[in-house]
Amino acid sequence: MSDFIMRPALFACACIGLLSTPAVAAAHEHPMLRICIDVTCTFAHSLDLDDLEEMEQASFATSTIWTEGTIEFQGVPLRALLDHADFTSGTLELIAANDYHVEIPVDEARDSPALIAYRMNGKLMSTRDKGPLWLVYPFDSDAKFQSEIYYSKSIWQIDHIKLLSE
Ligand SMILES: Nc1nc2c(c(=O)[nH]1)N[C@H]1C(S)=C(S)[C@@H](COP(=O)(O)O)O[C@H]1N2
Ligand SMILES: [Mo]
Repeated sequence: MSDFIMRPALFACACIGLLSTPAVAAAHEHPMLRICIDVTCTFAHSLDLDDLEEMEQASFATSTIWTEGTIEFQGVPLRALLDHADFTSGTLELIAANDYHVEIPVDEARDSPALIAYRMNGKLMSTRDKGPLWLVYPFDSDAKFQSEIYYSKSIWQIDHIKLLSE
């Protein structure tokens, strides 16, 4: 094959490669979640999408008071994150991009069915969609989750998670 034919062919391949994976490529450039134990979270352990996908995965379908219809959420169980970070006691503080924050004791998190979700119906979540990370409970599975207690724990746009020691 002549150079004349080869070059456009290679160029086309490169373009298709770039166009088909923009969301994933963008996600890899930035950490999705920082985990830390220091007050200012300066010395954080950063996780990107690849790291999260290599951890234990879980999913469930549920409706939420903030969305329409039944949604399939996929992500990392809150409990698996504890194991990953080796947090055995204390309290987790989850902090959102808008500075909203919630505290969840490690003992509670260990038994929690909550998911740090990063996909909704198979798609990564934009900031507008409460992404990139949203702590969700299987609201439809038990009426107890349909309460202000669990709604207020359902923090979206999670930016970092800090361990507060006792
Ligand atoms: N990032 C973020 N998550 C959040 C909040 C928030 O302000 N920011 N509000 C919480 C509270 S207190 C409740 S009750 C629910 C419902 O919030 P809404 O009243 O805006 O629907 O979301 C929770 N998650
Ligand atoms: Mo609330």
